[in-house]
Amino acid sequence: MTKPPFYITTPIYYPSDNLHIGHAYTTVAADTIARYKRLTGHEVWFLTGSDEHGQKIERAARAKGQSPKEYVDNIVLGFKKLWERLGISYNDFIRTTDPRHHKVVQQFFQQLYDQGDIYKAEYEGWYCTPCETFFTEYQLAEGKCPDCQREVEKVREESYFFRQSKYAERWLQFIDEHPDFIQPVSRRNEMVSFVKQGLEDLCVSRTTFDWGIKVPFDPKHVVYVWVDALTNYISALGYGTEDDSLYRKFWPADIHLMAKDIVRFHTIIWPIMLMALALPLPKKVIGHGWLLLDSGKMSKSKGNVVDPHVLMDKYGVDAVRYFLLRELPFGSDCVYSEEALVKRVNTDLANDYGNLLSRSATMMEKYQQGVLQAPGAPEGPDAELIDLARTTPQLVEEYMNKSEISNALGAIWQVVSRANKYLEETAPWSLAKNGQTERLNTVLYNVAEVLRLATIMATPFMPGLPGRVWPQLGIQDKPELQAWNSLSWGLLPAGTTVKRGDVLFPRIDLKSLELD
Ligand code: ME8
Repeated sequence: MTKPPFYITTPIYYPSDNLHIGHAYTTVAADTIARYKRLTGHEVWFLTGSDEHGQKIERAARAKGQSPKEYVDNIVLGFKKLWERLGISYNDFIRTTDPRHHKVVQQFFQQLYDQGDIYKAEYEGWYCTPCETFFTEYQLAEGKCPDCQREVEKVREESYFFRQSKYAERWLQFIDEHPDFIQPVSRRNEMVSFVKQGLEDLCVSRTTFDWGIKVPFDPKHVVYVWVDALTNYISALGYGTEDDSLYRKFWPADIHLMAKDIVRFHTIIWPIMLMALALPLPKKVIGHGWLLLDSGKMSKSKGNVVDPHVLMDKYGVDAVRYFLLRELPFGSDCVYSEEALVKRVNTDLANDYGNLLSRSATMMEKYQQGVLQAPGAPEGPDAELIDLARTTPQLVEEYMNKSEISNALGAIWQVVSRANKYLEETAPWSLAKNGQTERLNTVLYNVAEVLRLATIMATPFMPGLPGRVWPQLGIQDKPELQAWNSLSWGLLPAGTTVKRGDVLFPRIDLKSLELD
């Protein structure tokens, strides 16, 4: 049976400055889901990109004495380098300065205007430039931006407005009929109460700067940057162009992934824009928590950020990916510390996984001359280990299908820890000493098979792992034993040559470390 196509997106990030590990988290999480879906047989489209217009970028460029385009070109190169290093398997990278995107935004705007959903009036209110968001006096928190607590600016200008209010009832009905649309549930409740308080029309153009897409019928206005940005999810698929095959195949998106800060734009403004244009709505919007520092939310403009390159230099790509994916529980915030990263690397990767591989491979070389032997009949703790290894793939799939990435990793690591405990219980070194060869063969086979299964399951999370592990398990030339559909117990053939390789994850000495 062919599986349905799967479309996942990250936010398109502002190239106002370099990205930090908060952005890396979202992108690595989306990448993991995309890889998992590909491995399980779906045709996947994974989109990321950059949100390049707006007042914030224009000001950042000016502060550097550059033109906005010059400024963003350079930063976007940095985005792409970061994604390459982190192993991000995106299918397309959309820039809102791409001509393909411009056309669709202008077409959208024109259509909404033609059908009477956009009208001209005067905007008077407050604007938070870092968030690119309009606020009324009453929405401000003690005179500051209620989202980022920074200073807001008084804005008074001629603007176009989108008749959002007209769609409030339809939106509420949609949410009622699609209880899974906004996740987690706490975010859905926030959004519903926001709309129930009364949805106002949205200001959708600006005239006091010009770094943006021009309103087609009134070029002294530029399109509000959020309307411009949200449209990327379909402009990148060729919507409204001659070749719209990607749009037809992949829209509506299965998952728009982001942190909670921008859930409101994705669950209210974006669906209402689509409703107004009679287009299908995305299936799910997931707002994960924030990575926090002791000093508060990591933020480019506050400058309290952690650079993913620095962490990768120190610990390697897979360790950084593992840490991010394991540490941030679905839906909650998490305080970042490098110490926590080191502890995770030492405990889960060096002690549990790496050690399981190196001790088993060492024993196989020593006791079996590196040639894996067929197992005998199960006894003692074998059944428990095998049962766990057999049932874990389904558990991982259930978690991944709910995007509970950290729980999926937790389930894989349960098998890995169980296998370490199994080695202690069965003590193959004593079996070897006592000449219990058949039992020794069984134990070593079981551990090798656990390692094969755990590594397949860990692949979407740490794509660098298989390339280093398969040669040690002797299956580097056997793609059929590396595939997701080979997650059945006992496929590893006797006679496989095991070869101990380099240590996968060296232990880090916490004391000798200069933590940033
Ligand atoms: O909002 N913890 O771009 P942006 C977790 N251009 N995730 C974090 C984070 C943190 N501390 N900081 C950032 C924009 N993120 C718009 C998006 S989409 C049509 C337009 C991640 O560069 C998280 O995914 O400010 C968050 O939602 C996003 O970066 C904001 O990125």
